[in-house]
Order: sequence, then structure tokens, then C-alpha cells
Amino acid sequence: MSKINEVKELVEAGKSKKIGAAVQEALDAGSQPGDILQAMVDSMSVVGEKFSAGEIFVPEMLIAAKAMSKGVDVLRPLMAGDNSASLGTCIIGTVAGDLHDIGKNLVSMMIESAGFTVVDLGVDVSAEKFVAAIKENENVTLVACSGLLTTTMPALKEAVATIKASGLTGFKVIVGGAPVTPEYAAEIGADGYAADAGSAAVKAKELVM
Ligand code: B12
Repeated sequence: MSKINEVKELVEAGKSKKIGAAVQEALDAGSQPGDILQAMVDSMSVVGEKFSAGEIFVPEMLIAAKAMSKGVDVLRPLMAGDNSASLGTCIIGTVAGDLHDIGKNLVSMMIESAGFTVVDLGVDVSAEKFVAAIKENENVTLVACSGLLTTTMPALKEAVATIKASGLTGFKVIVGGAPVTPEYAAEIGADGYAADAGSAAVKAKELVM
């Protein structure tokens, strides 16, 4: 089995202890960090499909997520680009009621490597907490809100509405997450949307430059 396929299988099986070494071996065998990352993202889709089909349950999703995070830890230093440019501070978080953070963490990593200083508020972030963070931090140029559940899409809407109604200025709001569409992003008044971490970094730069 190729090393990259091994990484894929270890994520699906939630093998946190073995994943770091497997990612390193895939790198040593010549795989590109971006390809290894994509393989792990694909694994999470498989995990989601198995969950939908009732073949696995929440604990299995959770251990797969932990394995992916460990794998990303090995890739992180290699994914960091030229962050000498200062594009200001990006406040990022997953909206209220939502505990999914893998996608948000990848977006955070790519936005940081694009030249932003990232302040990560974590998961289950209320609209008020986003506003407080914009006030507390200097030179906030971007606010990024992630939502992974159809049931937390209203929380995404509330976050954008509360941030916009706060009267604070000088930044753009970008939203994303699997159920979010460009149409929904526009409907709730976000300034930008991106479908994945790579395009989030491109969009982020475009919005603030
Ligand atoms: C892992 C996982 C979990 C883990 C999360 C652990 C963690 N630390 O994140 C745990 C076990 C906690 C979990 C719990 C639940 N989950 Co879950 N989970 C998943 C799973 C398998 C993978 C998610 C993931 O990490 N994907 C990989 C990343 C890289 O992709 P991503 O998150 O989409 O992010 C990318 C883009 O969306 C985008 N992006 C993301 N955020 C942002 C933000 C911005 C600003 C931008 C621009 C872009 C952007 O860029 C990212 C990188 O490319 C998905 C299945 C799936 N296919 O997504 C289900 C899934 C999201 N979960 C689901 C469900 C139902 C649940 C639960 C309700 C289950 C339950 N019965 O309890 C709970 C809810 C808990 C809560 N309150 O949040 C459903 C959601 C269905 C729906 N339509 O709402 C899914 C789709 C599974 C399914 N097929 O049914 N889950």
C-alpha cells in the first residue's frame, strides 16, 4: 500500500498514535504536504458517509477527527507560507452550538500563512464573543466564521448580523463550512465565502487588500 493510502486508512480508523509517523513516512517517500492533507480530508468525507449510512457513530467520528488533527500537526510547519506580509488580524471561530473544528483549523492555518495574525476563538463561539474579540484585538481586518451543521446555519446568520450591527468597522466578514453556499453567504450579509481552506486564504487576501 502506498504511504499516502496508509495515511488515509489510519485517519478513517482513527489511529491517532500511528498517524504522525505515517504522515512523516509519506513525506519522506516524496508525497507533497498538500496531497497528504487532501487524502486526510477525503478520509473525513468517507467517515461522514459511513456515519450517514449508520455504519459508524459519534465516537468513531471523534477518533477519526483526532487522528486527522495529529496528522495536520506534522504538516503544519510545512504548509506555512511567507507570512512576512502583515495583512492585519483575523478573528476566527466556529459558531455557537457547533463543535466541528478541523475545517476551521485548516482555514486558520492557511489564512495565517497568507500573512494574517490569527486569533482563534475555538468552537461554540457566540455572536457576542466575536464582537468582543474584534474590540479587544488591534488592527482586525478579517472575521472568519465557520459552521458545519445545517442546524447551526442560523447561528452563522446571527454572528454576521451581530457583528455588522455592532457599528465596528475596518474589517470584512468571511463565512464557510460544508452546508454554506455562496448564495447563503450573500443572503446573510457576509462579505465573502470560500469553499475550502486554500480558496479561503485567496479570498481573505482579496477582501482586505
Ligand atoms: C469529524 C466530525 C464530527 C466530530 C467533530 C470533531 C472536530 N474536532 O471537529 C464530532 C464527533 C464532534 C461530530 C459531532 C457531530 N456531528 Co459531525 N461530522 C464530522 C465529519 C465526519 C467530518 C467533518 C470534518 O472535519 N471534515 C473535514 C474538513 C476539512 O472539512 P470541513 O469541515 O467541511 O471544512 C472545509 C470547508 O467546509 C471550509 N470551511 C470550513 N470552515 C470554514 C470557515 C470559513 C470562514 C471558510 C471561508 C471556509 C471554511 O474549508 C475547510 C477546509 O477545506 C462530518 C462529515 C463531513 N463530510 O464533513 C460530520 C458532519 C458534519 N457531522 C454531522 C452531525 C449530524 C454531527 C452531530 C449532530 C452528530 C450527533 N448526532 O451528535 C454532532 C454535532 C456536534 C456539535 N454540536 O457540533 C453531519 C452534519 C449534517 C448536517 N447537514 O447538518 C455530518 C455532515 C455527517 C453526516 N454525513 O451526517 N462530528
